[in-house]
Amino acid sequence: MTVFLIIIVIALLGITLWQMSKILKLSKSHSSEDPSIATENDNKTQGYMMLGFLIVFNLFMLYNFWEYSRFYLPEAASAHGVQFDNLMFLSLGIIIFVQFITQFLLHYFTFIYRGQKGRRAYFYADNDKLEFVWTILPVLVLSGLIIYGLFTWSDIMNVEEDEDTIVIELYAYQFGWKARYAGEDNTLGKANVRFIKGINSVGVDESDTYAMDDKIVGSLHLPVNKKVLFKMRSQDVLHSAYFPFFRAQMNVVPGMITQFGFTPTITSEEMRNTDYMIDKVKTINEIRKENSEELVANGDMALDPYEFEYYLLCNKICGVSHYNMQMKIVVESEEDYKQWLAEQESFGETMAKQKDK
Ligand SMILES: [Cu+2]
Repeated sequence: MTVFLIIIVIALLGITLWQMSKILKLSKSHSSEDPSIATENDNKTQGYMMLGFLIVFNLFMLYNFWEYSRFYLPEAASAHGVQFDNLMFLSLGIIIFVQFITQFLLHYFTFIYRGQKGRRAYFYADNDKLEFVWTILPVLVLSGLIIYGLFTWSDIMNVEEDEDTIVIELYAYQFGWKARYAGEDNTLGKANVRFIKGINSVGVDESDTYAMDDKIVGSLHLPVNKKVLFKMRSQDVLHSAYFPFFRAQMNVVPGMITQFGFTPTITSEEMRNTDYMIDKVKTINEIRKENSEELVANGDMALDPYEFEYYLLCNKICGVSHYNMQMKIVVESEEDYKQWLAEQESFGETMAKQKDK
């Protein structure tokens, strides 16, 4: 509230000063010159301001790249992620190149050809050759980008399901995720939110024979270098499955199944040992240590040291605990993955246990 009041006071002060300067200007204007026509001095000021803006704007841009490039994600941990990054960096490169040239021409020409006494504008009606060049060139570059983008898009989005593809259901609810593995038959049993009852928390159809060997788990394990296809369902509202390290995101919509697939290429352990991650974790732990000292001084518990894990996040603001809607992802060797999966209880076993009680 105080901040709001201060902002209002500053704004009112600004308006007052502006009005006063207007009155001062009006009181002076009975000189011979018409104030609505720019003078030699006005033109000079405007010209130099244009040049100044060009320099400051570009320096600011360079500073931002320099200062914030540490927030870039590391190399993509999925096969298609490399294509995704290439497309993004190519587009970004072209945008920066074109904006540098056009902004330079716009501001530098405004400066160099500012109004000067005795200088007259050169009358130049049109030039077919020039117009042809500046029409065709953007058309060619943009078509190239769009076609390249379309190929990348269809390459990434069309995940063909074959025998080797691991099919996993991602189930989103307020506020968490569940994963359902298809079991030995590699076929997910039918499911619908109407079947949710007691321990059957994701609504698997008990009468479907394919469903009995399905495995419902609270963390996602993926074997490295194997194609995985996610079929996504939502229990309640719109969620979004977001895997930043794998360059993937897909909306999870109530009442329908959306899907997306990728091949993880870097295990959790390998990612933990990259220079990027070692550095990042070190910085985070230094901050945690500092914060812990303050917490301990106040009689609270110290923070645990951070260790890197992949996470599946929700990227749609879906309610009050949206920020905490996440599921750990472990990318590991195929043996470790198979061992972990074998240890998980199947849906049939879970239901049988409940009936025994
Ligand atoms: Cu959500």
